[in-house]
Amino acid sequence: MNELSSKENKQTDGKKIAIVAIIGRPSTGKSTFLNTASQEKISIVSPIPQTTRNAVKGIVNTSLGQLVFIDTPGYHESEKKLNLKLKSITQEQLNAADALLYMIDSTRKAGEEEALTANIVLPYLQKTIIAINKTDLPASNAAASRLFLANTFKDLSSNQVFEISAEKDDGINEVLKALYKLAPIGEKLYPEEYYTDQEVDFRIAEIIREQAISRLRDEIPHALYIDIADMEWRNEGKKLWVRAFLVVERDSQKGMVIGKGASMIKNIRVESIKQCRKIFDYKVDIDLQVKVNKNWRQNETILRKILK
Ligand SMILES: Nc1nc2c(ncn2[C@@H]2O[C@H](COP(=O)(O)OP(=O)(O)OP(=O)(O)O)[C@@H](O)[C@H]2O)c(=O)[nH]1
Ligand SMILES: [Mg+2]
Repeated sequence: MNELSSKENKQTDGKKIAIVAIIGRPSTGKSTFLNTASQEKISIVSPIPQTTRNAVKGIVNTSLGQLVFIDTPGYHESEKKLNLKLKSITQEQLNAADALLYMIDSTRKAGEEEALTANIVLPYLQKTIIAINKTDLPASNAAASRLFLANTFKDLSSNQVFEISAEKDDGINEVLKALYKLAPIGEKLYPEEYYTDQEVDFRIAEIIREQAISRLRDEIPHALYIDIADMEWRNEGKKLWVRAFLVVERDSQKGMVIGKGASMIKNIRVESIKQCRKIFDYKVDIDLQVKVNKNWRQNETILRKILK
């Protein structure tokens, strides 16, 4: 991945720095791109649309400089409070960004939702790079995506568009190079060893959420959030103990999350601990319980807390 680092740009003294907002419909692969580009697990990924709820930052360092990616939530057009909140998060990020990475899923037809997303991108076209993703799949139709782009953006230049596979790490370097071209010269925003600015409690909550939504069906993935109630260092700082609640909206959902003989919640807990082991260089122990908070998605205070 990082062959960029040594070969190129030895002659350039000034490093390029950019804040890049990733935008695209739900499930286009925005979080996957971020994880592949940074070679770290920054953002959780799942087949369920609207997995990302926060503007997650991921940092990519190469010899060319530093790209600070903001993984914005993909949102559907709807009046629901959670959706409106997600939308305002995205718009703020686009204004503040030096560059945009607009991601398109080449396996899906560009319908109304794509047109709406493209409309949001339009005012920022000059600072936008477009990645047509999932070209590794048989269902991919990059030509159709290109046709949609040509019809939508009259001033689009061909060197703004790339065909990639975020999952297979194909074409990512070309996208990074194009983004560096849009980046101003500047001072690093983060030290080089940083790859995310997320706090530990947020990362653990996201890991638990990822494990939960990959096992649960129907409306439950959208109806849950993770509340980290307590964290404490134990074993002389060798182990982080975490008390977390998996919060759902209704009593009926609680039963499904707990599962037969508590097997579901146990699996979520054990797998989350395993995932934490891969990410952190200390042990993490999780005490996980299920709780009901009726209609939390309509509750301003909760939304403010989880959509920081
Ligand atoms: N085959 C293939 N699958 C991909 C690729 N990129 C992403 N996926 C899959 O597509 C699904 C959605 O990926 P995410 O990265 O979670 O998508 P997202 O755009 O962050 O979605 P939201 O956070 O819901 O807006 C996951 O199942 C990924 O594994 C790709 O290049 N090829
Ligand atoms: Mg995402």
